[in-house]
Amino acid sequence: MTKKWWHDKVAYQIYPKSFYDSNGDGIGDIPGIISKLDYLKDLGADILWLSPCYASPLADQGYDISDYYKIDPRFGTMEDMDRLIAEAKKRDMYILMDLVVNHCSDEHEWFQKACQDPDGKYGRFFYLRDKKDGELPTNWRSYFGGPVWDDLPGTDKQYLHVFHKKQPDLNWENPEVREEIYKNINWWLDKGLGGFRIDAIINIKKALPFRSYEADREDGLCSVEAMLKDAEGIGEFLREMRDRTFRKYDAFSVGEVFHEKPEEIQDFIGEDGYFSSMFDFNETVFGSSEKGWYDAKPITPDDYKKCCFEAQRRVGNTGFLSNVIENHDEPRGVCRYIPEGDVNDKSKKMLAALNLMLRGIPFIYQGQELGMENMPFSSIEEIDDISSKHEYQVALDAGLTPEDALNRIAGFSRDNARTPMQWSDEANAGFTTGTPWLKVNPNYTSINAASQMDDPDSVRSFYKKLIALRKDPEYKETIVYGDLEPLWETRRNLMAYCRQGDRLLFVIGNYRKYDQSVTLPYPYKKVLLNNYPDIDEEGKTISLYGYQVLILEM
Ligand code: TEU
Ligand code: CA
Repeated sequence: MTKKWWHDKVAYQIYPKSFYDSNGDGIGDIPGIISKLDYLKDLGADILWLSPCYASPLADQGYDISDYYKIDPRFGTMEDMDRLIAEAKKRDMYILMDLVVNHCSDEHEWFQKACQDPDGKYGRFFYLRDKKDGELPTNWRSYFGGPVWDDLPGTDKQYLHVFHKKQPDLNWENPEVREEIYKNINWWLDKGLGGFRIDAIINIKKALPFRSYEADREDGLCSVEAMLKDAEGIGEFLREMRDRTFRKYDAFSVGEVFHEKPEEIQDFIGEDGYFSSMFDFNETVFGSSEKGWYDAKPITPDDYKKCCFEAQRRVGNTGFLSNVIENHDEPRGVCRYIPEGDVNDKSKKMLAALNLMLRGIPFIYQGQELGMENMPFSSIEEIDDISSKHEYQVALDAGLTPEDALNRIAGFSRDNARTPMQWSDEANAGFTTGTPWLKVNPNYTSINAASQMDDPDSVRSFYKKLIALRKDPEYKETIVYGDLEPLWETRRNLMAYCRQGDRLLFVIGNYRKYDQSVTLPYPYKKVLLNNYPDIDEEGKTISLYGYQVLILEM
């Protein structure tokens, strides 16, 4: 495999709106990010992915872009952005922007022009259909609820949006649309970006001609995914995009890909793949229900292990997955993957080690390194996220009481991860001197960066050690390129694997609160990391403490 500059990097996702507010308006901004670059460098992050900060009405928090060439004034200016890229470069760090090109905003000039002249050039930038009385062009349900079709204002047509109605889908079948997109990507890459995280990309290819599918809920609609399963030929778009943009710059690209088929992995992230990497969402999608969040099944430690290993096996050495515990669309991983009642610093560190030692590129989401937890929402009014609001309604429609509906969906709300970053125990967690746009998690007095920075036992210090281990010249080759083999795979509540490169490492996590022992095939050489001060061992048998994790050199 050809070595690439991103293989040995550690990435960190910034959700700009909630990261750090430099001017007291309650909204995080780019100058705020710049002021925290040293914090990120100290942690060991190399690649910084910024969720969208382009001009946007923020109907979906920036994933609805009204101008791809502008920074939204709430986040700063283009000069700030240029300064961020330059300041990152000074520190050997790379900036990734979020590429949101399945759709734009209904406030984008293209869409405005399509409304004015639906039969003209810009009408062809979108998927438009003639409006018929009492009948929609198809019965697809948008990801955020309701039909994917809405009236094109001022016309007798309807337009397609697989997400929110303020996110009209761009017509990738139209070469002029693709040209505009490539032009914009290259414009950004010319500024010196490291690359892009590519949003919702599997949605760009629709099954043509459009048709309805069997309804999967009482609303008579079907999930967009039913249509996507039927769509063929996305590879042609992705290959063209890669050749016209990323490849020319040796840029890093990571695709938000869901439900890829095993035979597609080579095409997506193999040596000559469309992307440098794609996220592993195997754990994320586990337990999801066609009915909605309220019906989702919780994930157990054994399920979690199975999901991770399954993804690792599927990809093998074909390419590099990007491994995540959480992101801006998910609850906090510690609250999801650690059984309720067991969430503490020990278990958080165990989860971190198990995840960061997998083969692939680790992506840490802001606050994950502090062990930030879900928000205790007490009312739907406290939730801003459009997706959560929709899922709450779905739960109500299914007959749940408002209290039950909130309880069932709260643990999945995207706002769990979107509460402001907890910098200190000062007012508003030190995120802003003003009023934060979204309420701060009340646990900021105990979970915050300031208190963890100098504490050698903090979750953050553990993350820092893990990242340093990945970069240690002695072990780097093995951790980055080594094979992964599960160990004691059928043992319950134990997640263990070895990484074999020029060294052999064992990663062993006791995924429960009670002790359990393992017997090594032969004595280990060295303890590289331990989330406890000691090891209870007798000969080759180790009695692991609750949620103990060990990284051993064999
Ligand atoms: O998410 C794509 C995606 O598939 C989402 O529907 C995801 O399943 C959902 O957010 C869970 O609630 C991307 C972005 O990451 C997300 O923030 C955007 O809202 C979405 O695209 C539209 O751009
Ligand atoms: Ca601000």
